[in-house]
Amino acid sequence: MRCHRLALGLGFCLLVGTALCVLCNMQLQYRGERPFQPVVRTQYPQPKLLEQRPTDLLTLTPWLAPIVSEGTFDVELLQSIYRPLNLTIGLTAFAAGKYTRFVRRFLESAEQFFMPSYQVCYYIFTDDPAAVPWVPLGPGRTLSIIPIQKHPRWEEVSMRRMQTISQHIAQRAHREVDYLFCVNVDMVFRNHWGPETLGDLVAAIHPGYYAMPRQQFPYERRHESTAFVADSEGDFYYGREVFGGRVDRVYDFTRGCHMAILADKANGIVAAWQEESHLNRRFISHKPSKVLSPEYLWDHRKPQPPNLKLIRFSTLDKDLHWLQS
Ligand code: 48C
Repeated sequence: MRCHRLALGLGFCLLVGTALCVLCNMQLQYRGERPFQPVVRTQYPQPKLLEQRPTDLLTLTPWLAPIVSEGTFDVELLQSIYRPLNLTIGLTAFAAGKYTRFVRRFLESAEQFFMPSYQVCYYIFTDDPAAVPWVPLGPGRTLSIIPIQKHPRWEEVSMRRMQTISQHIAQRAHREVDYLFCVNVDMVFRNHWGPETLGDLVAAIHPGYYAMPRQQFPYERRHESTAFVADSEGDFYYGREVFGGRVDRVYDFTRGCHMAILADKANGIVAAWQEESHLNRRFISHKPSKVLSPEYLWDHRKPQPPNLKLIRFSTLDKDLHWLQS
C-alpha cells in the first residue's frame, strides 16, 4: 500500500516536473534566450572530488571564483560549450608615442594565440594612427584604430585608460562585443588564450607578488587617497596589464576606477601605482568572478617557476633607455 502511494507520488512529481521544464523553456524562448544546450562532446574525464589536482596552485578563491591555470580546465570541452554561442571578444590596447612600435608584434601574436577561431575586435587607441602598421587578420577578426589625444607623460596615458575605455564601451563597444579584455601593448601572446578566460569580471594575478603576504603588496597606503587599502585587506595583487569581463561589467569597473582617479585628482593626489592602485582597490570591494594565474600575465625577466606550466602572455624585452628618451 505504502509502495503504491510512493509510486503514485513519484509519478505525480515527474508529471509536475516535466510540465515545469516545458513552461520554463517556453518562458526562456519567449524572453529570447536559448534553452539549455546539451554539450556536443560527451566523452570527457569525470570530475573527481577526492582526486588531487595536477597543480600546486590554488584553484578557487575564498569567494568561489575559479583561478585559471593549465590543468584546471579541458580546452576541448570549453570549446564545445563556447563555440556555439557565437561570441565576439574585444581586445583593447593603447599605443601612444613610441609604443606604436609594439603593435605589430602584439597583433601578430594575438592572431596566433588569442581566442583563435572566435570573432575578435581589436581596438588600438593611439595618438599617431599613421604609425599603426597593417597586420593581416584571420576571418571574423577586425582592427579599429581609435585616435586619442597626445599626452607628454606616460603616466597620463596610462591613467586615462580607464576613462577612455569606459567612454569607448558606452559609445561603441557595448554594441560590438560580448566580452572585452584590456591589456598592455608592450607584451606578447606566447601560448593559447581561450574561452577559459571568459567571465563576468576577470582579473590577473601580478607576477611580482603572487608569493607575498598582503601587507607587502604595493597598495596605496595613504588614507587621503580613494585607493587606500589597509594592511588587513586584500586578496591577490592584480596587474593593470590585464583585466576584462562581460562588456557591461568592464564598463562599470572602468567607470568606477575613473571616478576614483578623478576624486584623487581633485584632492591633488596620485595613487602610488596610478590606475593599478585604483584597480586593486576596486577588486577588493568588487571581487572578480574569475582570476587568471600569472600564466596570463608574466614578466619575461623572471625565470619560469615550476608551478607555472606555461606562459601565455608576457612582457617584451624593451630598450627602456630609448623609450624614456
Ligand atoms: O601607449 C603608451 N605609450 C607610452 O608612452 C607609455 C605607455 N603606453 C601605454 O600604457 C601602453 O599600452 C603600455 O602598455 C601601457 C602601460 N605602460 C607601462 O606600463 C609602461 N611600462 C610605462
